[in-house]
Amino acid sequence: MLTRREFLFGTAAIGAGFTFGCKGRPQTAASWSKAICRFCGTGCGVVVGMRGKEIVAVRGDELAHNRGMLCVKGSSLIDLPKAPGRLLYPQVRKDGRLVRAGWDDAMGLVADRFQECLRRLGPRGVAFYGSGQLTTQESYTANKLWKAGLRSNMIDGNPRLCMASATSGYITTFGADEPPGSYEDIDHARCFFLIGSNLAEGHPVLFERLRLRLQAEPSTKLIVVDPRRTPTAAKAHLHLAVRPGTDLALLNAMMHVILRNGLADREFLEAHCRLTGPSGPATFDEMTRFYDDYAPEKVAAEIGVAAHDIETAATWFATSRATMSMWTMGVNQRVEGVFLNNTIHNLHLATAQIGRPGATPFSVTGQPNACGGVRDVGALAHALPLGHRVDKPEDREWAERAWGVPPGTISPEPGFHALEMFKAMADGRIGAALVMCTNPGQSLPNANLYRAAMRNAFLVVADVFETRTTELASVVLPAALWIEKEGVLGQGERRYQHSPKLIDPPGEARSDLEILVDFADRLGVGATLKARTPETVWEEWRGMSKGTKYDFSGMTWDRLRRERGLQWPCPSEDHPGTVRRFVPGADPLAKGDRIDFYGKPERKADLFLRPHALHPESPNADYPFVLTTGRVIHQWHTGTLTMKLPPLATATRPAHVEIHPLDAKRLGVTEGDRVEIRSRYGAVTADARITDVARNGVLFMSFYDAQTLTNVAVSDRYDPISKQPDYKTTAVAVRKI
Ligand SMILES: Nc1nc2c(c(=O)[nH]1)N[C@H]1C(S)=C(S)[C@@H](COP(=O)(O)OP(=O)(O)OC[C@H]3O[C@@H](n4cnc5c(=O)[nH]c(N)nc54)[C@H](O)[C@@H]3O)O[C@H]1N2
Ligand SMILES: Nc1nc2c(c(=O)[nH]1)N[C@H]1C(S)=C(S)[C@@H](COP(=O)(O)OP(=O)(O)OC[C@H]3O[C@@H](n4cnc5c(=O)[nH]c(N)nc54)[C@H](O)[C@@H]3O)O[C@H]1N2
Ligand code: SF4
Ligand SMILES: [Mo]
Repeated sequence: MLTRREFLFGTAAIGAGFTFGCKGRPQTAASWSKAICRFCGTGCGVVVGMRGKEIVAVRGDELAHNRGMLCVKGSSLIDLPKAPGRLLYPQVRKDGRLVRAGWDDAMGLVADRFQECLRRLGPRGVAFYGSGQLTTQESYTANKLWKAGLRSNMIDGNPRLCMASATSGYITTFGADEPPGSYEDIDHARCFFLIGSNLAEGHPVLFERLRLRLQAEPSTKLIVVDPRRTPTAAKAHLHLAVRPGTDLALLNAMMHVILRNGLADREFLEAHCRLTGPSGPATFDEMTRFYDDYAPEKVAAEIGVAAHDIETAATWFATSRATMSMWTMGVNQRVEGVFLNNTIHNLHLATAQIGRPGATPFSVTGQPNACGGVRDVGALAHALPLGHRVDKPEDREWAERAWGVPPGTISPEPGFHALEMFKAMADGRIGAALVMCTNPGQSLPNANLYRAAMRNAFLVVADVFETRTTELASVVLPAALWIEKEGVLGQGERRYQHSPKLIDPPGEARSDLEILVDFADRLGVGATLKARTPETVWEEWRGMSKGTKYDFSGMTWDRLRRERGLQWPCPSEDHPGTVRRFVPGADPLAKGDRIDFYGKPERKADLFLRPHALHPESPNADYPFVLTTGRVIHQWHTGTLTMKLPPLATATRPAHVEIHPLDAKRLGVTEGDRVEIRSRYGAVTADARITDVARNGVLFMSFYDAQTLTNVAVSDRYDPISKQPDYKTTAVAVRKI
């Protein structure tokens, strides 16, 4: 029998569960308001129909960039505020059990315990762990509260698990974070290079737009690089089913073909790029020699794809009228994550596939506000707002001036990245932590290790439901969700959008912004937070951007409320926003004629030659398989939201492990058998599902099932530059139980 998921993928268009229609009872709506989908980084506009205090309808916003389209998660938003099991009041742990408390008592306890840690351990002893799903105002306030109020850089968040390699990639190559292009480039591209992105399930509305482009311009090519034949790969003209962890060899081999066949644009390289080898500046000849080692014929066996397919991919990439690369976690969540990002940029620079409509290296962002909230705000251990860093004296001075705090307030010492932050809870270097809008008890890799660490600290968790993290908490705070609070979200193409408050939160739940402001007051640093409402925080934040590379000072509160989002740079109130960055005429900060990489010295992008190394989790005799993990269309991460929405919950079975028929035969496993998956980190059990979606030797699991806790078995190795964990490659052994 087919599951609902297989049925949807098998029959309808690839974008399972698409809707241009309306959910609910539109005829009963008394008023309509624009809002934003709170799920993925596509950031679709929705229109919400209200009758009194009740949501009666939700549909896609025809005037927004998604042109009225919503995927199955977006159209389920109508049921989200009514989902059962909401946290309604604060709870504190007494004798091992969470018991109801008033806000005043709960927050009083939080303040006492944080003060005690500050006295005993200093500012580095208290941590904030945030989320790309908080509003910009919330991430901004938490960052300022920690860095300027508590004088602690011990703040990080789940974008470390998600976008850190993309950020480091853009900064090292272009000197400026965030994609240069826009979703609009999809409508102009003639070749799509999707690597490590299952766009059809992760960003269905973007994939639908891509599919429409293929239909409108049938000669347009789609190349997909993924070890699994995902619904995205199933639509490809060329699917390269690489062995996990070998993509850098593939990208370098594509560059080899480009150089060997004279497809590089030397004029562009000379005018706009600097070449940098492993030991310093390089010449074009040195670059060519570097890629000599990566002839497709030499590396094809390691990568597991045919040499002529690599040749074809490189040729299509280089010779199409406009090539758009798109990548997500199959590239970022890798020990070579930053090198992979750099090398994708290299391919665009070497072939001048950048700065024209449809030609752009586009890292697709996962969460609805990882960009506008955490990356732009700099709510990470090493960062300050708008591309500044804590380890640079001039950057600290700039932030201290902007925040109106005395010189020397901000510590020059970076805090700990996410994994190190939780390790520090295990050994007592961090005594107390506030976790907001994220579920690390289920989403961190090597889960047993970090779950034990959380038990060791005074953990305060603000969430909307009970989770695998609230079960570890000392204090649980009930939060408002989606349209129960107002804020701004910045999706994956530098577009900031206003999200209104349309209903009251249930019970005693409060917005995360209110919780942060109360926390600051009780810790005696409330004076740092003069702006305390979504509007006033936005005004402060907008002012701070003036004159920076992000300049969005033209995005007034009124414009955001009226318009369908604006893309920065947007330096004046009459500026329409920027679709294509670095392009003179299109980007208000760019000078000259063809392209202006103004983020870098000499206004030239850096092309780094990045060598590939064998993955440390390559299979061996003890662990002969590779486990890779990722998403399914109906579930959002740890499932806390989507498992409560009936059409989504029922579409997915309890978590299972996908095993290739050849491997299953070897293991003596048949469909539905219970199997154990064991790695160096831990073991999990799941039902076997026999399918040839992944190449043989590769197992796949998702991580939405709170009971299965997939991440117990997942490696916590990370990229040495971005510190982003590699969830995509863990060597495992499998046995039937
Ligand atoms: N439905 C749904 N949509 C989501 C989310 C969700 O939870 N559910 N989450 C959002 C978030 S935060 C994110 S970050 C994005 C993630 O979006 P994606 O990155 O597209 O999703 P994943 O499934 O994590 O991984 C993508 C693909 O990487 C492949 N992969 C694994 N190993 C390798 C490898 O070595 N090389 C290559 N080339 N590919 C590899 C996997 O097979 C998988 O198909 O999705 C966003 N959208
Ligand atoms: N195995 C494996 N693990 C992974 C990944 C993978 O590919 N494979 N991907 C990683 C990536 S890219 C990501 S982004 C992370 C995501 O990891 P998490 O952030 O831990 O996952 P979510 O389920 O999105 O958690 C968000 C939490 O916030 C709560 N919430 C929702 N709205 C609000 C709100 O407004 N306020 C508050 N306070 N709470 C709210 C939800 O109930 C939920 O518990 O997972 C990572 N983990
Ligand atoms: S594509 Fe993403 S933003 Fe759009 S409706 Fe679906 S989940 Fe929401
Ligand atoms: Mo993510």
